[in-house]
Amino acid sequence: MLFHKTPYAANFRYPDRFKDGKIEIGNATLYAEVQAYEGEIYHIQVVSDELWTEDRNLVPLLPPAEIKGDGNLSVGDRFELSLRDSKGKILLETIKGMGFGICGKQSIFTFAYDKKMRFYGMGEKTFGRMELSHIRSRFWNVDALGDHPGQVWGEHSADPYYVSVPYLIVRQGNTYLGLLLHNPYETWVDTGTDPSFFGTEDQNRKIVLGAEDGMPSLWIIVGPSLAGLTRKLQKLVGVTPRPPLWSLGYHQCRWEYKGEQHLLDLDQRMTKHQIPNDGLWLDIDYMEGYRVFTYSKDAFPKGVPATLSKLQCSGRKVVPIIDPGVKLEKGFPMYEEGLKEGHFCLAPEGHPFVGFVWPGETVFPDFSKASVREWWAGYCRSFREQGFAGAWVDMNDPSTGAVDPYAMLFNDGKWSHGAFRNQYALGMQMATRDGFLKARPNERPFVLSRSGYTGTSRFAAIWTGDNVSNRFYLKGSITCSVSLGLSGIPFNGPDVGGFMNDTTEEIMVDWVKSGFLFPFFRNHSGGSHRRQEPWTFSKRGLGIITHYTQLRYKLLPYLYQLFVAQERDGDPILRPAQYHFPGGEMADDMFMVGPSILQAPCNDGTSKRQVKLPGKEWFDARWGKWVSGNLKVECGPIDTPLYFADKSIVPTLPGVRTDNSKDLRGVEFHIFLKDGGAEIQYTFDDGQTFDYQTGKESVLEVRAMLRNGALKVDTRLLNEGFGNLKSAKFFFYGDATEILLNGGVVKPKREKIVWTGLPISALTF
Ligand code: MIG
Repeated sequence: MLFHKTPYAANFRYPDRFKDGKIEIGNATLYAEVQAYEGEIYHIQVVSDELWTEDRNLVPLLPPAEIKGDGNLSVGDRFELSLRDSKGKILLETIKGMGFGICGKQSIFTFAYDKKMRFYGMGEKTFGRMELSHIRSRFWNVDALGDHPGQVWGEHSADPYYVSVPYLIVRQGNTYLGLLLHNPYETWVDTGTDPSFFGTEDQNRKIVLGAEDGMPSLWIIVGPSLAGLTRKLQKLVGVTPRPPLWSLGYHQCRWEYKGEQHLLDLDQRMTKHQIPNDGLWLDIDYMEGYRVFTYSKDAFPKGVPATLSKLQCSGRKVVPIIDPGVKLEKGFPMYEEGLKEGHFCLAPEGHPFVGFVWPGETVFPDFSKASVREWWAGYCRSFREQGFAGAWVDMNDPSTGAVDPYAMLFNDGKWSHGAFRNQYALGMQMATRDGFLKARPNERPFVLSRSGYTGTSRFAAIWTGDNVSNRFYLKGSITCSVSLGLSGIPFNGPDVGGFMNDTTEEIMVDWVKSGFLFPFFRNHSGGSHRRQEPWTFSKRGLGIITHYTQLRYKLLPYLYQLFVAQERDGDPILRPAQYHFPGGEMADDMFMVGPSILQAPCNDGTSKRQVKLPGKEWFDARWGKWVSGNLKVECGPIDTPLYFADKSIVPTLPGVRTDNSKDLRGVEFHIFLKDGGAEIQYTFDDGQTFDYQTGKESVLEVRAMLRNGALKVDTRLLNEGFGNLKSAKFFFYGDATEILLNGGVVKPKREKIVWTGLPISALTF
């Protein structure tokens, strides 16, 4: 397969006729199922006994109720699709006579392109921009570092990437549509590229969504707003269940950490430097000869539980890496067992497919089979029982080293490689999560995965794989993570500081400033490169990294609200400004964290930048001033441009956070209000179990109203399943001559607080 080329429309054959659900293409007869769902969601599936015998999706989607058809999607007599809004205006239509085509087992949907259209989404990509016009992109999970030539590493985008979500957002004006191919085989998307290479074929530009094989399955979702669209998509593919609170903390990793010595050393230094930290991670060297689900005596002299008990005091969790490849070795119990029970992927000749990974020759659990997922879950269960808090599932692209993967078949050799490759990580995530749940049914599991597919959101968070310690990847981490969030994978983040090559203090500090509020926040690096733990930088560097890490912990209650909203409503954590402020082009260098925070980090190494603030008033967290419009801002060494939206109330933990303690019942409410009203419903629970699902959560509503210099703040418990707050303190950023809290007059004090710059002053009560 050539990654940079895609099949061409002229080689496909198109319907001669479409009638009563039957599509006739030459001698072939296919059957179409066109279904409408509540909320302007449509599904088009094409069935054929000869070409695609079954839907091979491991995880079904979760559409809302079926409806009879709202008349907005119509199908022409050659199977052309056209979608209208309720006023009858065409939103999107396939090209006349060419709406749907086949070429052997390949299938394509082709829509008319208009140069006023804008495109976004596509899951995990490294194009470095939000807007994705004129791109030809493939969806085929790869080990990016291993599968792309070394030359692209550095300053070039590599395509395809680890995660496949063939989902395209099409924007016209402020109307957003989503097109999702729910086909696990290799797929591709073309957003109006010129196929000629010479710029002479403008009239041939098309929007194409194609698949190499597999039952054609296209979902069309009408937003019409970006927020409406994203919520509908997220509900369709499955929301991310409320994660354990500790997983939202700061994680420290390095390809080198292998056992007790590293863990205790890290633990002690985090405490010493007052860096709040929850996760300490173990990379592959903790294993006995890279055999999965083993650990070496050398790494854990008295066993894992003994080491983990030493970390109980600081509450740090340990997350080991788990690779799918099982060492091919006579006598290795997991290998022997898997061989006997037929758990491994087969080659065409009927014996287990052999790849080459860390342990040498390796065989691969066939996660397409429920019995194999069950078997794998058993191993995960015992890992959890020993005390490991989460699982880091790597190499599940699956990576086979220098071995071409196509001979790796699935489902007892009955499925081609392409049928399941993009779902391999998904199967591994499901099994791993399941094993953790088996060990501790009432504890929220945490799984971090490298590869993934539509539906991964239900089982695992994603880190964006091997990046490089440079500004190309630092800048690209914004567009990559925001796009993933818009594509239904909200819980994600990059290796902060960069994985490959030596980082520098400037890169590290800028990455922390840019990424400290990303959904997942982990410092990780390759073992042969410069160390990048916070204390390996200058005193000033350490101070800045510590400050922003502490600030993340202060903001944990706010971040937690975003995850609560994700599970309830499907909102992503990171989002472009257009999510709340329609209009304008999406910026590549600025993003919002939830509805109240906007960040515009200085990632290109210059000391000045332009910040185009959407909407009206913003509170500049650096200098404590209300600002608006198009600003030229300076970027100082310690500060970063961060703004709070007018009319927002941001819940935080109290004071400066010097450790990882985080009781959601003790909070500060920061009120950013120029005039008028603001409100929040603050949800809190134990941050750890599923008890919130049976009512053990509380919701405190806080309403603030500022009129003619008088501020009124009222609180009300809407739900008290988890009791009341233990403490609450209010901060008001503005001027008020009088403040009433729950009807009583309060005497505020002035206090200084440091967000991302100099200390600024607020009224507290
Ligand atoms: O071939 O386990 O992306 O995070 O440190 C490299 C070693 C295998 C790739 C992962 C990276 C991890 C590394 N792994």
